[in-house]
Amino acid sequence: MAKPKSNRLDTIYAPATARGRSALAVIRISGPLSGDLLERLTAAKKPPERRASLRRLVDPETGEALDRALVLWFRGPASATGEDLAELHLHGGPAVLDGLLAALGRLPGVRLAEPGEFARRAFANDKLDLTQVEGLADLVAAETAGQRRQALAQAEGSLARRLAHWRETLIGIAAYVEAHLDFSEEEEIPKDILARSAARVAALTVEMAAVLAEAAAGERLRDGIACALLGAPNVGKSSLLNALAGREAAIVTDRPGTTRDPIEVALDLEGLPVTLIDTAGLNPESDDPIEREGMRRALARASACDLALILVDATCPLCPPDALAALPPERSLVVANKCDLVTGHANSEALSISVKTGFGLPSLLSALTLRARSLQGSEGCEPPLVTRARQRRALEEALSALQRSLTASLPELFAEELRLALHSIGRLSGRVDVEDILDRVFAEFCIGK
Ligand SMILES: Nc1nc2c(ncn2[C@@H]2O[C@H](COP(=O)(O)OP(=O)(O)OP(=O)(O)O)[C@@H](O)[C@H]2O)c(=O)[nH]1
Ligand SMILES: [Mg+2]
Repeated sequence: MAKPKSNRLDTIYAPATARGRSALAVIRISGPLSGDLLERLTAAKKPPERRASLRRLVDPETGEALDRALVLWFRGPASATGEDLAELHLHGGPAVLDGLLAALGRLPGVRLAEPGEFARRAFANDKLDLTQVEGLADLVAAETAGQRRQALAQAEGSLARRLAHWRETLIGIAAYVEAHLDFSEEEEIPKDILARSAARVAALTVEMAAVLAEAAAGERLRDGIACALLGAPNVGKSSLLNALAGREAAIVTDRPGTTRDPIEVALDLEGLPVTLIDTAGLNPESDDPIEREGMRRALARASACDLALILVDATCPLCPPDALAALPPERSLVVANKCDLVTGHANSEALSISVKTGFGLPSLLSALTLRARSLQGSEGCEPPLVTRARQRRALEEALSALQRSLTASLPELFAEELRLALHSIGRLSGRVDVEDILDRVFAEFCIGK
């Protein structure tokens, strides 16, 4: 796959900060004209590289003063995009920003950047691999500390480094095998080369499988865990949702059958994102079509959730509705509400709470956090490396190819599976480069061709 190279003719600019009144606003300019533009906007020579300099900014056409701001100048390739790059740290008023954007827009050879175009140029210029670009996007979108940790690690190259290591190792193995295929008459090629290569591949599959084993957790941390609140009508599901959300998100009444449509709120449990979903009470006896449709939606929603919080009424020790009996215990948590109405523990299996008095809510939050932590894989010190379905699928493809290679009957098939694995890894990191295999054959074996 040929990687798109940036169009070096274009110089692009864009505000890098959100619009609105703020202390500062940043405009970035990238491309060959960046230095000229900076000189025209400051009516002065380019400032020293990589150092903040205070400059008066003017409209190059009219000479009108637009702001007094810090400017930064990076000469490519030592810049975030790999191109000549300038940053203007303006005062954050909308009129200042608009004035600069209008002045830039009137200059020839410059255009407003498309979304993600700075990152795309960084990728095209080998400043970042694709997983780092994805990590950066996640870092900007991160809403909890756990998401931030995971995204920052990926943006800083945690997965990219691992992929580069696997790629190097595989190219090394492939080089041996290709050499065996092409030059098996040569004396310096050891005879047991395939057996040795297979042992190295087997070790790689173990490493990849370990990374894949954490992928689901990484995806859950990135996307958040979905937790459905389920139970019979009137047990206090909506009350609990409101209490945990800290606002009146759902309607609460003493009439069974109040909630009909699922209602979602976002929780941040010690840095772990959880979406809590209130659902219609499950009443198998109901013949009200609206209530039955509500129940259908509740169960459909629950089946797609990572976790079900099953609420029961502490005054009625009878169990959760039958419809919930099939939920696997590792995906459900039973909680008895309204414990203010009973003396002692009516339902000893369940965690006891009272939304009314607040009793047990801290324990429930701790239990939920524990579950979220194990589902999102944040028990270890390092966040999972794989965080997206795209990454997981590409890695699964690579792993399958390697596993197939181990059962290949012919050296040619073995080599072909290694190439497929390399291709998947190349797709994962955004750079596929099969020429490297041949380069390494010649470089490592010094065959002299
Ligand atoms: N005594 C007591 N009452 C509670 C408690 N929690 C909720 N309630 C009351 O129980 C009634 C039902 O609460 P909801 O939160 O609407 O119950 P629900 O499970 O959402 O009900 P549906 O939406 O109909 O399925 C309301 O009158 C609440 O005030 C509690 O801990 N103790
Ligand atoms: Mg409700």
